[in-house]
Amino acid sequence: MKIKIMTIFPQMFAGFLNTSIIKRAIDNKLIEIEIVDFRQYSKDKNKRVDDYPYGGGAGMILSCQPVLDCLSEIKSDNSFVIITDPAGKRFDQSLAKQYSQKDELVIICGHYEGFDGRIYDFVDEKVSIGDYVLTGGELASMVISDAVSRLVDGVISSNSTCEESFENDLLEYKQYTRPQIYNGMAVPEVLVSGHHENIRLYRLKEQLKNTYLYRKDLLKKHQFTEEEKRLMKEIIEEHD
Ligand code: 6GU
Repeated sequence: MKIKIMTIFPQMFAGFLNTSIIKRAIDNKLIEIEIVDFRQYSKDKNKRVDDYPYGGGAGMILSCQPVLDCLSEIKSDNSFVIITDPAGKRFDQSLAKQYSQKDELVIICGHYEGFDGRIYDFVDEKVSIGDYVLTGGELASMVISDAVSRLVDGVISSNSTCEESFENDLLEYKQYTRPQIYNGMAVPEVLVSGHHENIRLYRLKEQLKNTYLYRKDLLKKHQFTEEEKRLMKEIIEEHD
């Protein structure tokens, strides 16, 4: 899959593109990430990309010309175009999955007070990564690209994506590695018992407990099995 990121701060992406899993995925040609500086498309003699808002008000607005000229040059027929915006649709794991199925994703990074309203007519979706305001869309575009890239076939082993948080709307259980006792703190006994069924039940109960304690909102959409209902009852009794 190919991701094209339109930004006026291309230097912010150096660490992201040159580290760990993303770097390896690019080197192995599983993903391609192109950073496009849309300031280069400005026809203004000082390469300005923003201007004052009509009707007055604080801050500057990104202008149509550089953004739309850049977009029309880099976009193809099968591009899906998103724009980062704190007022957009909330990005989550299911949206990451949808995006990972696309041939090409174009992400336009927002800045200042936002974009000229006419730009949105050329965009498929406005996306926010959470309920807080960032100084710009670059970090959001990296969050989105990272979450999407790791779902592309071959980027990480598929075992790691099928049992992780948000699959079936539950948070993950805690994991442990050697040594079995560290500074007097022991690994839960059941995990070293070798009893696979007990381990499965313990982990499922931990998932339900974490989700109950930290993300009750996720439990509302969870489809409980009979086994999970029974474990949930135990958890609620234990936390009364
Ligand atoms: Cl996508 N952009 C900005 N500027 N702030 C945000 C955001 C995006 N998502 C959450 N906060």
